[in-house]
Amino acid sequence: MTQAFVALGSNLDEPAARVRDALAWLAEQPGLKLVGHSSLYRTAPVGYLDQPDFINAVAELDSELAPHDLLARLLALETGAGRVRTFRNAPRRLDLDLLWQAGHVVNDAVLTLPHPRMLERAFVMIPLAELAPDLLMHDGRRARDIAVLLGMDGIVRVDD
Ligand code: PH2
Ligand code: MG
Ligand code: MG
Repeated sequence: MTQAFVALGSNLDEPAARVRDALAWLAEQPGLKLVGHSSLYRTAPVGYLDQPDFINAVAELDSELAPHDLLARLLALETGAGRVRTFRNAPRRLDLDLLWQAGHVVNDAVLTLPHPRMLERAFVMIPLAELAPDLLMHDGRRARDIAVLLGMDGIVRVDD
């Protein structure tokens, strides 16, 4: 079993319910154990701005699946949630991003681990730091210190 962190996001069709459903699905997946999850956060959109606020959270898993198999499982859950892919950063019912998996550095056509943009994204680092403040990131900093630097602008904790 390896420790892994997954970012959850939704900004369509009752986003908080979409994220809660996804947490329940993760808890039922063969080969995965849901160890815990952060609170849910309402976050202003980053990148493509003309879209509704997101609900974001981070889940901690114990995974028997290797990174590419875990990624495939996450994509299947997105599809099962009714996600329709239109354009990059478009509004979505469910986004499940594999952020980090213990002992794995991957860089190929389908997967980059650790996630290449996670350290810049408060909507990832704030929930991650709630869950695993001492997690050592690939640039040598702790999750908590990065989250404090990024700040809470546009981010409100809604509940757990
Ligand atoms: N995801 C994106 C782009 N922008 N902004 C917020 N607030 N939350 C997200 O999950 C998000 C985003 C691409 O996946
Ligand atoms: Mg994403
Ligand atoms: Mg994604």
